[in-house]
Amino acid sequence: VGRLILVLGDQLSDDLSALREGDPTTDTVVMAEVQAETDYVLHHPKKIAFLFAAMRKHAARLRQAGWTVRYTTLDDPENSQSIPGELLRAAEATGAAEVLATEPGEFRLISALEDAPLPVHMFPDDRFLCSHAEFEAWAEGRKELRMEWFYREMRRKTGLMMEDDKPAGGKWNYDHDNRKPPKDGLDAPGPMRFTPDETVEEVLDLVRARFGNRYGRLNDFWFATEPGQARRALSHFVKRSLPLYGDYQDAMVAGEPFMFHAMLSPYINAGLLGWREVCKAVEDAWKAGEVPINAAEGFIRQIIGWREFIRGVYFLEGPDYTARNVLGHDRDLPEFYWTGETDMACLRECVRTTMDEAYAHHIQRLMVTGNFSLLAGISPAQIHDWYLRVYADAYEWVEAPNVIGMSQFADGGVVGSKPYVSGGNYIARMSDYCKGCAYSVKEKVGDRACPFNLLYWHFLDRHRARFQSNPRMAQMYRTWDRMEADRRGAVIAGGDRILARLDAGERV
Ligand code: FAD
Ligand code: DLZ
Ligand code: SF4
Repeated sequence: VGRLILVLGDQLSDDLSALREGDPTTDTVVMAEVQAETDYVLHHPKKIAFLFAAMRKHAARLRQAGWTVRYTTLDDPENSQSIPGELLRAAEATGAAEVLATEPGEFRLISALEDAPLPVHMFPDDRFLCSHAEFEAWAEGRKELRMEWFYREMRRKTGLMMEDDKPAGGKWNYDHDNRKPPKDGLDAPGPMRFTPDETVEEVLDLVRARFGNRYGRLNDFWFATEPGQARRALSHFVKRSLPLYGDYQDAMVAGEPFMFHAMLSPYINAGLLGWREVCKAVEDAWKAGEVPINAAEGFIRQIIGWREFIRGVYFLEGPDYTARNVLGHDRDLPEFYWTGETDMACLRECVRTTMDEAYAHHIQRLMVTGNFSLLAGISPAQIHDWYLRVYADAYEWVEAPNVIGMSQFADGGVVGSKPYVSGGNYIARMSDYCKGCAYSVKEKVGDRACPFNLLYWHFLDRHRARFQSNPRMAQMYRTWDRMEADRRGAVIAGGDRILARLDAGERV
């Protein structure tokens, strides 16, 4: 009797550890669209459509490669609507008594498999550069985990952009060159778009019928849903956007959600692209003199540095990580995160992009939606739920350390050495949002004062005990303390006013 091989929606890689362990002549691959996965958080319909279409095409590819695949669609009346349930049904149908699986990217599903009513052998997800053991060994005995040191190890390990044992160009990191504000007339090409084929149309009909009423816009679906398309999207990015990726990495322009970003994270995270081929394409373009070093290094750092570091933190810190809340923040997530209905132009823009595309780029996530949530003291669990739902690239292993750690500082500094907070000036410098805003970024007190300005000081003031001795924040406390007492009082009162409006559900 053969065994079952589980392939999850974000495990759509040809080279998957569980498949490598299996035997196509006797084993059965199990893939299932199930409500337990569409609803553990209420994912954006574009994310569900993307995954279902990519899963269906992957099943077809596996069949072509000689595997027997048992695929359950969401609307199959026999569907038990959970992964363990579908494994059990498959076991009953085939007589299989055990399951081979690649470790899922979420503790919730790892536990569900461990508790499944039949034995599941879990193999490491080796589609990553750094294994759990390697990350643990790197972290062992370090007082602080800093991405930059980890990244240098990964550069050495991969040899990417290395000249012998030295970083190409003499520097490890060219981030200093990657902070240009947007200028007029920038023409961002945007990601490559794909017209839905028959499989995608079928999935869109299903998703529209089942999830059409939930948050997020399904219309105008253009994502890649198979590896060949994802590779074309990668080439398009390298050719068209990468040359200016570094320069404008932090820039934000109204109506330009993608800027020079890759929009490859949904494809990489689901397994349609591997880190190696993505980095290789970028390194090759740099070697060929097609892109500057700050762009290539900046991009490769995100993949072999940040992405791997973030995953290492998730598995190192364990299942209680998502419940952390060292700052004791407990305010409810404002309604405008779901509707975009706010007078703050920056938030309106980033929330609308998110609703429309299931995408926002890094600085929008970090310095607009994340920054506001942190300044306003929103419950980390609620903002974590929001990020996990709304982005097509969100799985807990990558979303949680970015949100709980990097963005909300709820882990007390595991991911970042200081909270990412800023007043409106940062947004004003890096975007054109403030031009269209009901508030004034120049005003620091009063009714028209930009809420980021008020809440920035409010945050620092209410968390003084924790942060004033942080050397990277001491300067800000000195600035605050030098302000006249009356002015400080007015700023705090203004911050209180905004927070009271949020609590009362009034428009901000
Ligand atoms: P680009 O900037 O064009 O490409 C860089 C690539 O590097 C991405 O495709 C991604 O694979 C990787 N990358 C860059 N930064 C990170 C990072 N911090 N962590 C992991 N990978 C990174 N990324 C996710 O993949 N899933 C998430 O759920 C997610 N949630 C986030 C939440 C917050 C609050 C923040 C601040 C960041 C989050 N990120 C997340 C990281 C980052 O914002 C996205 O990876 C990026 O916006 C994806 O778009 P892109 O492909 O156009 O990015
Ligand atoms: C995110 C997701 C969704 C929406 N649906 C499915 C599904 O129906 N079947 C499936 O196998 N996987 C799905 N996924 C991806 C899983 O939730 C993901 O594998 C875990 O969160 C671990 O990363
Ligand atoms: Fe955002 Fe403040 Fe600028 Fe308005 S003024 S867009 S709230 S930063």
